[in-house]
Amino acid sequence: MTDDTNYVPPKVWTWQKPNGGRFASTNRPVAGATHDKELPVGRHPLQLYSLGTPNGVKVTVMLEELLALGHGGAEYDAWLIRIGDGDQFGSGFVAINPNSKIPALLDRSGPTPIRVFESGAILMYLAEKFGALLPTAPAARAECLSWLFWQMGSAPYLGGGFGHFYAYAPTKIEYAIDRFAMETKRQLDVLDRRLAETEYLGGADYTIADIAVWPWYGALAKGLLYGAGEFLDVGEYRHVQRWTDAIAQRPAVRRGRMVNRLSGEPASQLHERHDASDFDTRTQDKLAAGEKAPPPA
Ligand SMILES: N[C@@H](CCC(=O)N[C@@H](CS)C(=O)NCC(=O)O)C(=O)O
Repeated sequence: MTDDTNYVPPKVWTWQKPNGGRFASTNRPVAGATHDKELPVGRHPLQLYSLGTPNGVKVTVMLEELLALGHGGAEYDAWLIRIGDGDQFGSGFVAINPNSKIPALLDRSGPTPIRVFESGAILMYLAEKFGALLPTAPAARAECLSWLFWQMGSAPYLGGGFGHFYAYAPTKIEYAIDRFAMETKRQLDVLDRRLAETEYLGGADYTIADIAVWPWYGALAKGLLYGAGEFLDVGEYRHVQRWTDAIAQRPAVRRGRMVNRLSGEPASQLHERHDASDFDTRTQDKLAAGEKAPPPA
């Protein structure tokens, strides 16, 4: 790599690996599978292949909300895809998501399995399949979908822009951090102004718009993303704070954020979810205690 201030782009870009940034070992300029690997399949109609990042949490919260609403058909197996190990480039995963990113869903409830990738598409698919958390009246539906797509378009500036250059890039580049900090604060202000007017993003009701936005901007507002709470002075967005706190208390959200989670308190990590009882019996603290317990006499 050259010194950032002296870099002159060549006529044709070529892949100089590794570039030293976090994810350098998995990032590539080409798509497609790198190795053959079938995906496991569990007993439930819905098979989720994911990881407990903000994009993954959107879907596990949605599934837990649907189950809490009584939609038994939303029972799911959540399998862990370790993106740091390159699981997203296995042939089975690429067949479900040609973009090689979590989350990816396979609906096996009908005669032919249906694949869905892109977290926003998965939320819409599930909302339409179960007739829940997406209003049907045209005005309310338009508002909900506007905020859902706002999240899909905005978060890459937060994650791929601000988060990458503030926390992960091998050098701190003032221009890049400044540009994306400004955009991130603007986005927080967009949300804050909206949430000053309405309880939830779509209006009076909690919808898939909140489910999409919360894992990103709720976590950011609590200082849980990129260690940037103080830098971005997130406490000033008080309507975002009110909304974030309310959503965090929902039982389905508490469960959904535990699924496929690989960091934090062991009691908050449920690496794979195959049954509702797993929340009580298979979190990392419980599994570790089971391993330490003496074998039954
Ligand atoms: N727009 C996609 C973004 C998904 C995404 O970026 N997933 C990340 C984790 S949060 C991923 O799988 N990264 C692996 C990689 O880039 O190789 C969505 O919302 O589903």
